[in-house]
Amino acid sequence: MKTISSTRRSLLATGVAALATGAALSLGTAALAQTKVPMRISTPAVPDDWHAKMWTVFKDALDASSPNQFDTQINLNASLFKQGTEPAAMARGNLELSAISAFDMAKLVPEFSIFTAGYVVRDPAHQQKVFNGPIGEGLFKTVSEKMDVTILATAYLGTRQVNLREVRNVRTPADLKGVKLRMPGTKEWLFLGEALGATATPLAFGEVYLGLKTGTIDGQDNPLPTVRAAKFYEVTKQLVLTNHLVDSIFIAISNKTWNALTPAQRQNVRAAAQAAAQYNNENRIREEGQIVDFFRQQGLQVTTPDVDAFRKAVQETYAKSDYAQVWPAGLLDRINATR
Ligand code: KDO
Repeated sequence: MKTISSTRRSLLATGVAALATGAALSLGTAALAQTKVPMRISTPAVPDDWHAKMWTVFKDALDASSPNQFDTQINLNASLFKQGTEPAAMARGNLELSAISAFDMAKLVPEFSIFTAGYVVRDPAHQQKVFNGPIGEGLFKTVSEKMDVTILATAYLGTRQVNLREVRNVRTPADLKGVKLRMPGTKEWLFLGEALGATATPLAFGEVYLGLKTGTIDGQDNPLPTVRAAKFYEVTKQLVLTNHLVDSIFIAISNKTWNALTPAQRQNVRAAAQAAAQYNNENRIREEGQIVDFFRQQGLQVTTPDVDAFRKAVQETYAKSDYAQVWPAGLLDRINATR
């Protein structure tokens, strides 16, 4: 019988050794992956929107400042958690990060509803001053206590505008009477839609395109960069520049995760979130400044209503509402006085 040649034997030996090294390597990688802190992110944002792209900035910044320490996983299009369920998932420790709205916070921190009211925040600079100063500090402390999440940065979602399926002459809130205006599905959002004079209709963000296309809704409200990124301009004919809400989206982390980090890791996570917010804010503000032409080219009518009439009606509706009853005395004045 032919014996194994010495060349074959040494080839075999090399193969076994290579296999062993491979196994050791993959074990090593697995062990490393296990020791990395998982950073699952869930957002309804569509890939082309700035507050989706900002998460890549977050991941890159964190990988650079804390190599091999975090396993950042970005889930867009509400593919991991449904819109609005992220805060509860973070509180339970099933999700590490998300970007949550003032409307999400108002559910558990009623005074936060002041930022769900139209025409309170004046512009993106005012927004940053308010949330990066003592007002934000105080409110975020309550958010942490009541919601078990820590706010890391305030991102500018954009200024919300009304976007209609059919062209309509809209000067004042009375002209939106009977218009089925889609809003996200919580009572705080619906109240804003009603304050604008419309018939507020709840629908998740991911269903808006189809709703506009089929006519189950007559319109929706969102900042213009989102109207572009989610392609709502393909299924609508008009933008009414009401400027009714200078909207924020707050980068938040579960306290379960946050409390387990070292001080250095916390610093790096916060810095990464702030870099992400800054990237979003700069790009969104720039885009908002030049985007109207794009919609005109797409054949949409872009109209300017009587914004003072909208402001007056919306502010009066909120002032008379139960929401205003829980706003801490003097808070609105302090917000207005922030320059
Ligand atoms: C929306 O559903 O209209 C909204 O703009 C609400 C925001 O709070 C936020 O959830 C946003 O959608 C998503 O991130 C999608 O852009």
